[in-house]
Amino acid sequence: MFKKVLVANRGEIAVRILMACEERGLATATVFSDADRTALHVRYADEAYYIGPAKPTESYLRMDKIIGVAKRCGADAIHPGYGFLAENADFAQAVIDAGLTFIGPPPEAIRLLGNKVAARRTMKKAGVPVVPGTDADVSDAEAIAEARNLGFPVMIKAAAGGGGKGMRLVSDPAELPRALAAARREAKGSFGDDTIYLEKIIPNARHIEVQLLADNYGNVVSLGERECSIQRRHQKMIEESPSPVVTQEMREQMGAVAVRAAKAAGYTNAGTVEFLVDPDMNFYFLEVNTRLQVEHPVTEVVTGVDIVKEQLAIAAGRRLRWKQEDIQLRGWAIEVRITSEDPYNNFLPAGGRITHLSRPTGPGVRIESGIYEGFVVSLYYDPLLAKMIVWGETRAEAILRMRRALREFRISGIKTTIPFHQRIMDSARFQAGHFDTRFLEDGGFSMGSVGNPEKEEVAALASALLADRESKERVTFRKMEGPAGKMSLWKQAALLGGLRR
Ligand code: MV4
Repeated sequence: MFKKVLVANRGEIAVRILMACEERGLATATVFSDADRTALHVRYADEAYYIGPAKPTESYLRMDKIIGVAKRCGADAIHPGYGFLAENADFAQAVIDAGLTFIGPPPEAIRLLGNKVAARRTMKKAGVPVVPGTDADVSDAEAIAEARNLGFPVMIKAAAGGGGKGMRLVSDPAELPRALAAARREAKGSFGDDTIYLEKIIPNARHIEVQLLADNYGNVVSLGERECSIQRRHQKMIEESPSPVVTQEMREQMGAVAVRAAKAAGYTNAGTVEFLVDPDMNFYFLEVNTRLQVEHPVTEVVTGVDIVKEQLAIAAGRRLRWKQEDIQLRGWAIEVRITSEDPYNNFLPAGGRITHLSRPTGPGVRIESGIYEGFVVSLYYDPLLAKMIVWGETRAEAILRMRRALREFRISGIKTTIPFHQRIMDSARFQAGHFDTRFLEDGGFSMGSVGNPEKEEVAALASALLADRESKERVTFRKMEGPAGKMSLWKQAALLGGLRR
């Protein structure tokens, strides 16, 4: 094992990784910018080193400064967290060249999977189902010919993009030449690479991803799927595991495909294979995230595997301790991302001092946060304040528990997305598990559309019918109150009785 780990990140994820190091008996160090002098990760680590101004390009993105700190403080490994340098193959290589261990996949795998065209080609060759589209660096003329084959609408994506960045939908063939030019210009500007590719549109898709662990000896296990379809402008808002639509049979198929994908890419450590799932439950490879993800806790909660501790073990050269048949999903986990954005004002970022903070407690509630009372939230960084993950025996219990925990969570001084999450937990479509990636975009959900008690009751009954579960469970009637409004007895009965899964 290592002796000292440098955590090259900030906020909740830095704290999460520091906790795993501490539990493994490792000394810890971290880095901070001007905006983070008093941040929680700085207080939490054994040692913390200043690396520059608040602007990420002058601190958290400076490879030279971070590797310099690691060498000076005697760290023998670096964990990059997510964002910043986590998926930068040059950084991973520089860490290795400095004689340190990079806690993540090999630089070659990061590079291969970072190029979405090369990744598609690799996956297709390995027999992984990919979205129909182009597999090589195409000229505009080839793209126009290929689009005609695929049929409109098509999606133009940037080879160096990912996560929805540089994506463009084209419905009208006449628009394609201009759209290609614009997409290339944008890709060149954002990524310094104007390579694009085309994909057929998968309409009404869900976003479902598979968490993997892979050791350095060719062993790969799947930790099941996460349902991540509740997104806003390509930012995930809510994640859960398992997915309400994935059967055990489909889980095994997706898991086996994801394992094949990892092996084809020479992947090790923790990683995620993203799929689009169409309404007929066909699934298609989208991309691989070569990092620890924000939403990893929902998987930890239902599998009992501490993914971050396993990352440390794998990087230190240990073998995986599980065979695929040892991995079982137990119960249901839901995560909400609480950010410093105003859901009543188009999610306007909201910085400022946290004047009061009280957190929920009790059974089945886990909070990952980088904040404390008195902390000043800066507008320089990702607005994520805290993640709250609840566990329930069933999906219905998890939803009711999340509702309870959201009511208990009080953050004063800045606007947060807590009211938004309360509305989602109360929405019939969410409760029924009937949603896809358009849930937040297509006008079916807004902060104003919930709250009519009569409609709510109708919605509750509808959700019970939609969920269509035969239930022998006794229903408990209890009155609930809180800032989200009262939940009617009907509705709670519908949830407990109808939403068994
Ligand atoms: C797609 C798609 C439909 N068809 N590709 C957006 C994020 C990036 N990972 C891929 N994305 C999509 N790719 C094809 N061929 C629809 C989306 C998409 C989406 C995917 C996941 C979650 C939310 C989304 C919202 C809009 C579009």
